[in-house]
Amino acid sequence: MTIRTHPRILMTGAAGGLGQAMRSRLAANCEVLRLSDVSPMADAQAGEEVVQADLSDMPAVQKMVDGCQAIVHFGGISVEQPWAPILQANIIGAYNLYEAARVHGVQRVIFASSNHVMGFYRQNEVVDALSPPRPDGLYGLSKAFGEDLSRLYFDRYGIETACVRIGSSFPEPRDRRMLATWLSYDDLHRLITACLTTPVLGHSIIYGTSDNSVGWYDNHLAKHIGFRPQDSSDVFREAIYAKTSAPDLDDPAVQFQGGGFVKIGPL
Ligand code: NAI
Ligand code: 15L
Repeated sequence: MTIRTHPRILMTGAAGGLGQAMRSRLAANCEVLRLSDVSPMADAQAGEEVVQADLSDMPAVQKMVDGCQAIVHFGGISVEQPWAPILQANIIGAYNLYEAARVHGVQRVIFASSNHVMGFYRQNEVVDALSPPRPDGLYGLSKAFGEDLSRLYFDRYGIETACVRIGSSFPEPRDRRMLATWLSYDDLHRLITACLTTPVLGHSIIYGTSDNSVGWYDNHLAKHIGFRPQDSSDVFREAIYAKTSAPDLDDPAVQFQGGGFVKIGPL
């Protein structure tokens, strides 16, 4: 059951894939959903506010956060890119967001981290919340920064954060790797709801995947969040195998959890 835990929730990255998918779903979690992105968004509906802002613009971020009790932070660069845009959106942007959260008394943040924080583990290794980060590029590194930043703001100011290391959240898995990393939109909403609802979140790391038979993430250290995925990539397995060729085991994209991200470059 979805419970209205906070009067006003800010969702950044509202114009993006996950932002659009969560927009209607998150309406159930609050009285007012404030939507923000640097790109244009659809007009505000009842129970919504729309604020266009660049995460690298501190005064704009301060205004965007004012009046919110919780933040679902999807905004930023979401794939491997050159350093300049990653620095602005994911490093400076994350700092601006947490500073604004501190100033405006935000209690809880759901931070869309990524499996690419751990991309250089092999696909036959299992990682948990205590496994040391092994980012697979500048993008993964920027998410590792966001995780450490959120820990600092928890230790200093008590702002609780769930660092959700999302696998691959799309309508369907697209390839064999995503059979392990897939997270359905409904399960993503269940995960965000669990993070917003659990009485004590603290600073937590949780992997975001559906209940897929094959996987390499262990969430035993996140039991306090109470996330129970209900979907599974298994229903797509046969179709994915039929339309993709057998993997080349010498290919780093097949060997490592980060898939193709491990060879995007030069950095
Ligand atoms: P997306 O790229 O579709 O959406 C990201 C949004 O952030 C875009 O609408 C973009 O305009 C906005 N944005 C970029 N730079 C900005 C800035 N400087 N200021 C304000 N807004 C800015 O990405 P998607 O797939 O919706 O992902 C959402 C979040 O979840 C991202 O942070 C991504 O890293 C993370 N994530 C997503 C995964 C997935 O499978 N969809 C997997 C792992 C992590
Ligand atoms: C991510 O972090 C990206 O945001 C998403 O677009 C996918 O590439 C996903 O990881 C993945 O690893 O499949």
